[in-house]
Amino acid sequence: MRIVYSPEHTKHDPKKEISDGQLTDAVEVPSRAKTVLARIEETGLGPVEPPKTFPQDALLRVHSVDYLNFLKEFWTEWRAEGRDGEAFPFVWPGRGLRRDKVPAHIDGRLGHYAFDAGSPMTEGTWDAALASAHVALTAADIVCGGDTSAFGLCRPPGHHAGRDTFGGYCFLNNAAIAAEHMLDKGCHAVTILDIDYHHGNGTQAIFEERSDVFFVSLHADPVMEYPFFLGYADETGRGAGEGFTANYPLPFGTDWPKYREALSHALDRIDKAGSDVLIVSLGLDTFEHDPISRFKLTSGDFLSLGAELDRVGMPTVFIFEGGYAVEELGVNCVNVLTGFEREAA
Ligand code: FKS
Ligand code: ZN
Repeated sequence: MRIVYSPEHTKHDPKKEISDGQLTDAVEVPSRAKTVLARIEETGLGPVEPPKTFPQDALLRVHSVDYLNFLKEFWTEWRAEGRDGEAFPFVWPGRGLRRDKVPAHIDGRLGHYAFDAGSPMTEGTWDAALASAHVALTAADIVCGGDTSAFGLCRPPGHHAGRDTFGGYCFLNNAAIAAEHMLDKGCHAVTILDIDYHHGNGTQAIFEERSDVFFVSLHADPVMEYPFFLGYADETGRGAGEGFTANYPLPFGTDWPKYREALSHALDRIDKAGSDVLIVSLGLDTFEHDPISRFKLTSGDFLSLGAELDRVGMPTVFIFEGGYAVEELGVNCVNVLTGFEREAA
């Protein structure tokens, strides 16, 4: 399997995040991607290549121009306000406040585009996010070119980012950008299977009214877990997209037998949907020792998970999302990919 990686991600190196009522050590850190890369090299999973660059049009298929400009100009504006260090929003247009106004002040702009206070923005965030999207686009191109699979080792992750919103450590929605690119390149329909522990609210929101992108997600029940406000079983898509969203909220403590049951159901639906490609939002935070999650998959289970994914026999683009047990992250991630390849062989 060909792997796409860019060292640009190290420019996004936050030290702190706001989580659980505290300023705590950031968990979405450069060592995450580095450890996965090291394991790829150690196991010889496949050749690692840098991303190509793409015109901004590829991003505009998913994100609004004002949002992209905000991300791009953010650091200059933050510095112009005399600020330094990591930026967090602290005020939002909640119920009763206006969402149609984009304030000029940087704190207002931050609140307009953010949906949480847990996603630090730093000097290098835009460069890293842009490279991450290019990694996803390059992986998509590899599969459009005829390979049966590819892995985009994206960082920062993407599945919480909406058309014009950031949060959950995500700025550009890499999986959504890859999906649109594949449709542009001639695919008729794409399925995105999101197996990160957290619901991919951004991806769902981007495609909820669309019938050419089937969004399927297995995740911790939002009634108890971040992102809390999307990912319930009764969300099945809207308008033309009715029936093209499927959510499998699962309880804390979900282990492989339980997870496999839901996955198997999801894969049957994906099989029936008959899309021509599969994009997997690959989070490894379903791991039993993940520091911020509460599922119980073991390192060995990730091999089985990879093998299950190949059951539908579709060309597959893997896009890296979450996973915070850094020490085991390389093994767990590569286990999914080798489990998938072994089955294909
Ligand atoms: C933990 C507080 C939760 C936010 C969690 C964000 C999860 C991000 C992710 C991604 F893939 F996007 F990286 N903090 N008690 O794993 O879904
Ligand atoms: Zn996650």
